[in-house]
Amino acid sequence: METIEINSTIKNNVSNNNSNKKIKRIHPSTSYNEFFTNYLQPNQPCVIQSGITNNWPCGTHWNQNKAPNLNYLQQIYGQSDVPVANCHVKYFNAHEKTTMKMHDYINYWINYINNSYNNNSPLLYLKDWHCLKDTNKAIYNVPKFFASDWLNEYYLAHPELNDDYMFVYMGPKGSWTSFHVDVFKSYSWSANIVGKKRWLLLKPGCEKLYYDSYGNLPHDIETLINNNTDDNNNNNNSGDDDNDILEIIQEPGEIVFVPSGYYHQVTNIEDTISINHNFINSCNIWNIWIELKLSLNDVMNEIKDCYDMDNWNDQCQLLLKASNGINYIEFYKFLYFILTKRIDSLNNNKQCCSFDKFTLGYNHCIFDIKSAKYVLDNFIEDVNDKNIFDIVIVDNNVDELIEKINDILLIVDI
Ligand SMILES: O=C(O)CCC(=O)C(=O)O
Ligand SMILES: [Fe+2]
Repeated sequence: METIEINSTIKNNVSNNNSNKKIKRIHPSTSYNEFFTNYLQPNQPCVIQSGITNNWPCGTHWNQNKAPNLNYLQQIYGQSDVPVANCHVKYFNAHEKTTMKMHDYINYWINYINNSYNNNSPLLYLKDWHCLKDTNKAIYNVPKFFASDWLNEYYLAHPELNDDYMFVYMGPKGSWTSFHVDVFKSYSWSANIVGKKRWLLLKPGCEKLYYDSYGNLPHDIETLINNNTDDNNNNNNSGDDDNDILEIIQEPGEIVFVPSGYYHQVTNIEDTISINHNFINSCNIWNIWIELKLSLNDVMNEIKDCYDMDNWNDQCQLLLKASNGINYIEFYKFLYFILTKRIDSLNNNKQCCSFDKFTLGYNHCIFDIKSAKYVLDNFIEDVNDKNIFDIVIVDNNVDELIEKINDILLIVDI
């Protein structure tokens, strides 16, 4: 068991966005505390230099002469159903998606290579594959930097929900992911097992420079910048370095950390396989909550004409779930789980696991509780303002929870 810990002097504060022109590369031996202070808390992107993936089973098995080991993948996972995007076909702001057998996908990939990556053939990208959940094979270890991950901690503890935010991506040179921000405005990390990617990233808020006249964001910001036409009103050359698009060329074995709320577009510049997780923790939970709150305000505004209907507030929660992937009811259950787990471990003097081989240090546990409480207070204020307390906090166990939090904080706040 490895413990992830932070210095007791680290203060809870809402993440900010210091302007940093160049994306830093850090050594895999960087301490957790340093990563927490310099990247997670201030919401700054960085790249972790190669090394970590070398020891992963997938780092060796999926890799043959610095290219994806397609025969191995076909042999081991051939019968798995995998989600595949067609990069030539736009669907809303992403790509059209289907499901294929891995066996067929690998045949497609081999043919595509043999046809010299012919642009007239479909360009298929296997993405968002829940490989771990679907196959139950341990193929990598979560790096310590990303071991405070409330989202996957929650889903791993609730197998009945049958979900998680741990993915495998693989595709030929040229396959790409269109301009987007990650689900819930969560963080993500992405490790190249084999191959190279080009990332374009924008600091939170800078995406607004790229709205078209209908208020839509571009599907393909790379082409937009390259064409840099006058008619789409884009403003890349604002003369302000803070608005610049950040570029990362991610080499094999390197791991990119994408902060919360950064829009990005990603292209595989070689045949590439990566592992990607989305995650939430004490440093971005406030951003996630604010995003959810704004989304409910939007939903309420959109259907305010039907306010007289029965169960209007329930309908709002249903719409919020559909548009955001999570609603207030689920968000509360999530916060409740994170808080009670940490409080119980402190009260009973037992270790608090985040992932199988990581436990939370004492300071980290307290930090987590304080951050979650800060969000919980604002959440309760909001549900009271909106008069939805009874439909959101179904078991009404909130008083007991707040009492437990206060008891703990009384003891530790010396
Ligand atoms: O690698 C890709 O194609 C997309 C990855 C991504 O968007 C992410 O990790 O957040
Ligand atoms: Fe993403």
